[in-house]
Amino acid sequence: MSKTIRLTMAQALTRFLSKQMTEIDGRAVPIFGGVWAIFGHGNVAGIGEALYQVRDELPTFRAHNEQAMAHAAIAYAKANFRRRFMAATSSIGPGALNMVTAAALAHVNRLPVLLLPGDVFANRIPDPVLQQAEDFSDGTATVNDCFRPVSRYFDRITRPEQIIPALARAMQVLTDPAECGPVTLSLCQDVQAEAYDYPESFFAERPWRQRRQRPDRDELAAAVAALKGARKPLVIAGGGVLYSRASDELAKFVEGAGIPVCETQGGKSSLPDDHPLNMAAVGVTGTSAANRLAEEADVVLAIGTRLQDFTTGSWALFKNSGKTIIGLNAQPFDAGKHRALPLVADAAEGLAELGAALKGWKAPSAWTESSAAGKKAWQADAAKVTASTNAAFPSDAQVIGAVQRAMGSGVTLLNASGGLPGELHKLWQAGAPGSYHGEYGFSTMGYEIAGGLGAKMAKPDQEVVVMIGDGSYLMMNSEIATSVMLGLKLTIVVLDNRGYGCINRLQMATGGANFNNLLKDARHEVLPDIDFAAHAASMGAIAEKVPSIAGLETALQKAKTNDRTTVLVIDTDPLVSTDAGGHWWDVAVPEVSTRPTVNAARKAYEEKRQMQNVGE
Ligand SMILES: Cc1ncc(C[n+]2csc(CCOP(=O)(O)OP(=O)(O)O)c2C)c(N)n1
Ligand SMILES: [Mg+2]
Repeated sequence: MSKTIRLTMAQALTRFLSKQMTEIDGRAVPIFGGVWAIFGHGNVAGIGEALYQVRDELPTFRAHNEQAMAHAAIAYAKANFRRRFMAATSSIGPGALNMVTAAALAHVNRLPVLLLPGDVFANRIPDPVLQQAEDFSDGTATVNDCFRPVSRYFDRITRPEQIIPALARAMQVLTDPAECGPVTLSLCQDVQAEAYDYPESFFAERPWRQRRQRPDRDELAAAVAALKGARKPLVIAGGGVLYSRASDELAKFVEGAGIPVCETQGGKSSLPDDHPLNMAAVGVTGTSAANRLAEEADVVLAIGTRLQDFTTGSWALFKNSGKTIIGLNAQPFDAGKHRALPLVADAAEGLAELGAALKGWKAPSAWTESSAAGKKAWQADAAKVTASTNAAFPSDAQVIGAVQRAMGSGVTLLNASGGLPGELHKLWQAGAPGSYHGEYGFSTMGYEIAGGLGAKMAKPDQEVVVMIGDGSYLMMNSEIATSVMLGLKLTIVVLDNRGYGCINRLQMATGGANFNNLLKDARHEVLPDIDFAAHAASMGAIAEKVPSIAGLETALQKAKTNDRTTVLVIDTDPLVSTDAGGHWWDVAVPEVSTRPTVNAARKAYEEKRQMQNVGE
């Protein structure tokens, strides 16, 4: 019989988490960077007390909103290229459900996070407890069942010893490049406090390494044959390139074969913006340089991408009917999309083996050279829209230009929703891998500020710049106070166009009336005039409303020397976005309407849909 130690389930859980290790740059570090917690009944007595006991090895951080704290945890994992991650624990009921959206965000973006919501009593004696939703027909259902479809692994812990296999499985999922995503362990309140004689071996220090899977021989041979036959090959770099840390391998491969590269939102910064073969953004928010190549490409090597609609132009962008897609991906689900030749492997390993097999082969030089001309033309267009201006209401692109000029490419730029992701995808000139941090898998309004906080925790020596619209700011801003409290400085640029500008533009593009998006078009007695700078200052930030693009650049220079989170607010034009580049996006327009503008938009929509590849 091995030695045992008597602990509560919560104590066993926190002790276990504090012993899981990984290696970063040759140094052993805890794989969990800490635990975000908002306590209530359902976790304060059990998990709360257990976290206090390990506070030196596994720090606890307090936040203001459970969704936001989970965003911070997820951004921490993303900024760490999935090598380290965090946990987040909530009370039962509303506290738990506040984390469901964040779980979905992590699920869609394939990012590891350990969610530990409190749950009702397993013994059911005090039922119904405060915040318990009673199901009339199912005694086992609780609100935490909402986590099931948005968790890669879900478990409800109803006996203290169940935590042993549950944590083993949790670690497997969190560290597996193919399965990786949110793990939810729903912790019944009474069970958190119940004791068990746990084997001491369960708490031994355990190092974790990410698996780097090498390609299957037959899949590799098929991919090599397809590439050797290519006249117009193109690489799509997705987030998997970054998570594999495959940027050097990618550069070596495409330089050797003369293959141009385009980047998804998740894959932006796979190569630096100024790499000659980097055509930058592809798809709906793509550059003209990348999209022209995508239209013509005959072999598309899609690396580490989910091929979502923004990348494929709603599956209408890749127009070459004889094309072959090669899906180089750690996850078979993604590798085989759109009838791709699957090449299931880690991106770096896959690229190394493809490169070795293709040695000496080069794409036709006319194709490679035409990409350089396309890039030059795009850069001229981009320079025009990002140039400085005296306009009272500059465009998002002009604000992006100002941020880029003032902050350079060395910062980590974070964004998630509104008009900004599209503009930034096209126009931001990213530097090192991971310096562009976009959340465009779920595009969650409210990710930005909390996400910035998580990224800053992962990269404390880096300037983290958050760009956010007024709508997203109003949805979730409270972690500004947390960033001030923790001394984690963010530079936040708020673009105030007085409403949901990008949805208003989408509404107009689909023939709709200007309705319920901009504040002026929404039912009101008083037109809001929100003082964002005063609001941010009330949470302890250094805050300023700037009068112009020049004023923004000056304020950003000053912000670099500030020791605290700085919020800069600028009024912008809600109606302008960058016309250059881009591609059609499938947004369904009503088939029946009494409004001529909708009927016209429907007609155009039906024509555009003819471009879609059906059955591929
Ligand atoms: C949580 C959430 N709710 C709704 C949406 C749909 N949506 C996408 S962008 C947007 C408006 C964002 O407004 P703002 O942050 O001011 O940016 P702008 O569009 O003005 O650039 C909305 C409502 C979303 N992405 N996320
Ligand atoms: Mg707005």
